[in-house]
Amino acid sequence: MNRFEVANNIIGKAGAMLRESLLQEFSVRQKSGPQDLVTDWDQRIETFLRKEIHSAFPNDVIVGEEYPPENNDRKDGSAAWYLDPIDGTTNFISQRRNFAVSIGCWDGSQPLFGLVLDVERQVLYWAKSGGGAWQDQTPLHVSSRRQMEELLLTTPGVQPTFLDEHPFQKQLLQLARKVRGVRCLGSVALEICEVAAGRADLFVAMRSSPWDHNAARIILEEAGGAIFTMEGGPLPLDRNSTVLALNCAGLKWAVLNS
Ligand code: 2AM
Ligand code: CA
Repeated sequence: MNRFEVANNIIGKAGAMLRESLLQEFSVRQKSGPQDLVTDWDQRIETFLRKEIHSAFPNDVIVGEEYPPENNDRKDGSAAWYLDPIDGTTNFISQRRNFAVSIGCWDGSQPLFGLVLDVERQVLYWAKSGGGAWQDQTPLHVSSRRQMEELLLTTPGVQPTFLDEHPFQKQLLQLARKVRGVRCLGSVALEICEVAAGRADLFVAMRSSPWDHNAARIILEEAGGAIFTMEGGPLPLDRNSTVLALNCAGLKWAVLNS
């Protein structure tokens, strides 16, 4: 199996394991505080994904949320995998829906493919570089909405985006007043896929990690969208960052100057 086939196979298995887990009780622990939670399933699924990738591609770099990176020094011919076993852990715990498994694969700064599985809906978003973006077998396209008053903005949390003090707070409050509406889903990966699917037009996050956005960004760009930091620069691959995802690169200045 090639890398994409491995990813497609293991994301399906991870989804089945997580759907099974929804029928059981599981323990919840705090990481950095009461709004930063982890379950045994986050670790169990990441361990499964790492093991499968490692046995097929032993030289590949693996960067995931729950464990330190493997094979940090990249060898020729190897690729880097970005894994989030559960993106939207709070939703997994409280709603038992609106969470995803996210697998992105990159060759240096070149995207190879991204897969984001909406576990509870059993919907797979995926893209191979240059091959378009897909929701299962259906091609995905961003929306064609351009006027501020017709845009739907999605963001993972009210608190970090609008209530916490940060350098973009005033600007984002202004933006929220101008757009058609604001939605909070609680999963960076699924929300970027909402923009890719044309069901939202803009996405902002004040904090996002490589495993949160490195799969979905490939899907968004293949669907015709664009992604930046909130400063308007390129989104980094290997460090935490703010995120601004758009249905069209041309909207960037309208949003940054709102
Ligand atoms: P997680 O569920 O994998 O933690 C809403 O909380 C969204 O922001 C989710 O995608 C969540 O990912 C992500 N998130 C939560 N805390 C974060 C943090 N400290 N840094 C980056 N992303 C975070
Ligand atoms: Ca996670």
